[in-house]
Parts: sequence; structure tokens; C-alpha cells
Amino acid sequence: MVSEIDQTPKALRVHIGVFGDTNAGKSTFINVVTGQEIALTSPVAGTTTDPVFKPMELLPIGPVVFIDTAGLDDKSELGKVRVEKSMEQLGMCDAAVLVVSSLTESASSQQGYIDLINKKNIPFIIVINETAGKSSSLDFKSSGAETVHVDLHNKDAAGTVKKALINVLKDRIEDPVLTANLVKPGDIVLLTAPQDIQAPKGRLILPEVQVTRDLLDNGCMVMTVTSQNIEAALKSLSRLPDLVVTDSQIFREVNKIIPAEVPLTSFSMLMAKIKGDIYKFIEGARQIDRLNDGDRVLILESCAHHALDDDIARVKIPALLRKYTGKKLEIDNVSGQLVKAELSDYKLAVHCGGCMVNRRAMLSKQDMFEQAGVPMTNFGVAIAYMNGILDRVCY
Ligand SMILES: Nc1nc2c(ncn2[C@@H]2O[C@H](COP(=O)(O)OP(=O)(O)OP(=O)(O)O)[C@@H](O)[C@H]2O)c(=O)[nH]1
Ligand SMILES: [Mg+2]
Repeated sequence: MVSEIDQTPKALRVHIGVFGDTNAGKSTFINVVTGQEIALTSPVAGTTTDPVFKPMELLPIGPVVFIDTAGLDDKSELGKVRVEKSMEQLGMCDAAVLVVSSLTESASSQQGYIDLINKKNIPFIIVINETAGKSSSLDFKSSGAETVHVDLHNKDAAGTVKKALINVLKDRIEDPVLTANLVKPGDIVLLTAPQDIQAPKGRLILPEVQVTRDLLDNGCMVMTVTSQNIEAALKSLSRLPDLVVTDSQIFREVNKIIPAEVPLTSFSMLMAKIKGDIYKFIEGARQIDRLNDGDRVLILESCAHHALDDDIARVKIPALLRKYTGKKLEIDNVSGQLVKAELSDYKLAVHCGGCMVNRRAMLSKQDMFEQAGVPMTNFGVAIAYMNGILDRVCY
């Protein structure tokens, strides 16, 4: 099931059409953004004749497919057929890029294309390149689209255009689902929830409740056990579970017991996905391997609570970080609000699951750390990373 998700069918990808005049730099744009020399480029007008599809992962948007098209200004007999094909592609696009060569003399020559895209009511950006090393002063402010001036032959070009694309696409993206992408009706799901001393008396914690409810809504049969009963639970079932969700604190133990073919995840990985940008958390976790002696690490919790003997934020995560890295780390704990000015001293921030805050709040916290240049991960993702099973878990 997980591999099916990896190989996203083209139909499920966000379609981004790349349009413009012949020789505008459309194929060059696709090569730059995908980081691959896949589309043929040349100074000869009419190089691209048929639509070319290039799938890629544009994070955090997810799977997309770029469509290279023939120039829209081709007036030849054959050209008319090509223009029709390009227009057909525009009909299928969720977003568009209008590539304008810096050799273009007037912005008005592009107005027809802008009108066509606007009629589709899809988000788009205008990329004005620097063909032949010449920059352009063309202005498309009245189009309402984000305009990027960029030399596509410059090494920073990919980052610049991706940023603009992500910016216009991100509001169109639905919030991620908790479990619906991992299960189907009738699936057996085993939940492991150790009721340790941190567990609140008489009830389950919010992530356990939310995941259970979501799985039930998705038509699954759910079995919840404590650590001691995992093996007994597996034996009691008539077949292997379709998914196992574990508390991340016992990841390693559970991973040893659960057969490798059974998809495994944790409550915190699932919560990280809906609470924030999980890809940024994963990227942040990779910073753990780059820590050195004396580096400062900030551990953050959204809400203040009474710290217990083996508190996850004050004891377990610091101990794991020190053991895993073997470095002398200076670790600070904070809860509640933060002052941005104090962040830049830190080499890494590790946030709690944020069960009491909403997605927007966590996303803006991630932005704040990104702007301060501090990699940020969260408890669950960091634990999965340090246990070496980030590649094993699904989300
Ligand atoms: N220096 C520089 N050259 C560029 C830039 N963008 C495009 N070019 C050049 O412009 C020429 C045309 O680029 P292509 O990507 O083939 O243009 P196209 O729009 O795909 O053209 P057709 O397929 O013929 O419609 C190539 O020689 C590119 O190397 C840029 O930003 N800087
Ligand atoms: Mg081309």
C-alpha cells in the first residue's frame, strides 16, 4: 500500500503547465526546476513540438507533473496544430507558468496568454528569464500574477522559481488527512499505547483518541494494546494487521516484533503530518547528525505541565540526543511563548507534538525558525530518526 502511494499516478499529481512564445525558455525552465536535462532546448524556435510530461516531488506541495508545451505564437500550418495541443494541456492544468523571454519587447504581446490562463481561474506565475544574458524591465503587475525575474542559467534559479510556485500553490492544497491515505475499510489496525506514568489517569491521550476515531470513521477494525500484549495480539488475529500505530517511545521494541511487511507508523508521525509540515520536520531531524560539542539545542513544549521523573522533554529527549550524537550538548527547555531574537544561538530546535495547538500555529512556528536559520524537528520525528526507522515508517 505504501509503495502505491510513492508511485503517485499522474492523475493525482498537481498539473503545472509551462506556456509561452516559441524560444521563450519553457524547456529550459523545466530542466532547471526539475534539476534534470530532460527537455531539449535550443536557440531555434519550435524545438518542442509535442507536450512533454515531467513528474517530480515539489515539497511541501507533494507530487506534481510539469508539462512542457510548444510555443503559442507559432503561426505556421504545423504550428497551428501544436498550439491546439498546448491549449488542450492548459485545459488540464491546476497551475501554470508563463515563461517570457527577456528579448520580448512589450508586455502587451503576452496579454492574450495571461487572459487565457486567467479564464481558467488557476494560480500562475510569470517567469521573465535572461535570454542571452540580458535582463528585462517588463512589468506584469496588472496581471495579478507573481512575477519572477531570473537568469535560468544561474545556479540559484531553481530555488527562486520553486519558491514562487510553492507560494501560489500552497493555499490550494487541502489539509493532510490523518489516516485515510494509509488504510481502507475493513483493515485491521493494531495500536500500541503504553500506559506509563506519564499517561493521564483514567483516560487515553488526545492523539490516541483522535487516531482511533479517524480509523473508525475510515471503516477499520481497531485493537489497542499496551506494550506487554503486542505479541499476544498478533497471535490472536486471523491475519497480520494492515497497519500498526505505536507510541514513538517504544518504536524500537515494536519494530522488532512487527513483521517488516506490515506498515508501521507512530501517533506522533501522524500528528506531525496534520499539525505541521512533516517534510520540514524530517529535514530538521537530519541536523541531529551535524551537531557538535558545545552546540545549543532548544526543546520546546506548547503548554506547561508538571514535569515527571522521566519527562519526555526534560529527560528522555535530551538523553537520547546525547547518547545518539555522543556530543556534549547544551540543552534548554522552554514552554509557551517564544522570543524570536533568542533563537539564532541554537543549532537545532525540537518541538513537542503540539497536541494542544492547531496546524496554522505550528506552521507559523516552523516559519519563524526557518527565518531564524534554525533547523526544527519534533519529538516523534526526532525519535524515529534516532532509532533509524524514519525510512521504515509511513505517514
Ligand atoms: N542566458 C540565458 N539563456 C536562456 C535563459 N532562458 C532560456 N535561455 C536560452 O534560450 C534558448 C531557448 O530556450 P528553450 O528552453 O529551448 O525555449 P523553449 O521555449 O522551450 O522553445 P521552443 O521549444 O522552441 O518553443 C536556449 O538557447 C536557452 O539556453 C536564461 O534565463 N538565460
Ligand atoms: Mg521547448
